[in-house]
Formats: sequence, structure tokens, C-alpha cells
Amino acid sequence: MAIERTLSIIKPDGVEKGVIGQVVARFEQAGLKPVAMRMAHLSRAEAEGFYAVHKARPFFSDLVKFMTSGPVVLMVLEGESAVAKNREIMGATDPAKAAAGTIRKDFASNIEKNTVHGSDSLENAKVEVGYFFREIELHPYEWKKA
Ligand code: IDP
Ligand code: MG
Repeated sequence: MAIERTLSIIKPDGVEKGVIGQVVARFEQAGLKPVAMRMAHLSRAEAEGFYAVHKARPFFSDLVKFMTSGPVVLMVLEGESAVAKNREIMGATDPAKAAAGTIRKDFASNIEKNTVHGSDSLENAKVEVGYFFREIELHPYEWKKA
């Protein structure tokens, strides 16, 4: 086990449903510490670049349209096994298949509008964090939780 960093995005549907706070609370409660956070309204080029690995998939243009439809929250989460832990808290891509108590089960509308993004490997996490954040925009700190 090791301390890792992973990229999390609260997608436009999550922002519009008013669950930013609830999503962040779940991460904090699970030991995933936000060390960078900002809102953005992605341009088409930014969304296409971020999802470049999915360029050949049939849902790519709809995905880009959705991800640029409204503001998102970009976050870097830090913690023990952060990449896998975040994926566990998020739940399966399709909310209908997501486990009880996961973010996608509780908040997502469908397989596209599924509330959150999370890096799927440590290697991709490094690329995705670097896509949106510079090193000086990451702010590590110690928790002194009550
Ligand atoms: P993930 O977000 O769980 O890692 P990926 O397969 O990487 O899932 O897909 C990226 C995003 O593309 C999904 O989160 C979802 O928004 C969208 N997506 C994935 N599969 C489909 C699909 O079959 N139809 C429509 N959108 C999809
Ligand atoms: Mg993915």
C-alpha cells in the first residue's frame, strides 16, 4: 500500500443536482484528501483531449457534449491506494450495475451522466492530474480530524 494521488471530476450532472458537498464528504470520510480543487467549464478541445483514449468509441461525441454542457469540479484526491479507493467509492460506470452506497448508485442518472470521473490506474492518474493541475497547484496538508 502506498499514498497515491488520483484525479476526480464531479461532472456537470453532479454539479446541477447540487451534490458537490455530498460527493466531497464521501471522499473525506473514506480517507481521500482533496489536495487540489477548482471549478471549470471545459471547452470542447479540453474535453476531447481529456477523453482522447475514447476517441474511437461510439459515445465519444455525446460524452464531449455532456462534459462541456456545464461547469465541473476538478479535484486531486490523495490517500492510501487512492486510485482504487476512489473507483470503489464511485461505483460501476453504469449506475444500474453500481453497488449500493456508491456515488453513482445514489446520484447518477445513466451510464453517460454518471456524476463522477476517476482515474483508472496510477499511470493514468499521473497523466490526468497533470492535464489539469500544475505541481504548485497541489496543496498537501495533514488532517487533524475531530
Ligand atoms: P469510467 O468513467 O467508469 O472509467 P469509461 O469506460 O472510462 O468509464 O467511460 C468514460 C465515460 O464515458 C463514462 O464515465 C461515461 O460518462 C461515458 N460512457 C461510458 N460508456 C458509455 C456508454 O456505453 N454510453 C454512453 N456513455 C458512456
Ligand atoms: Mg475511465
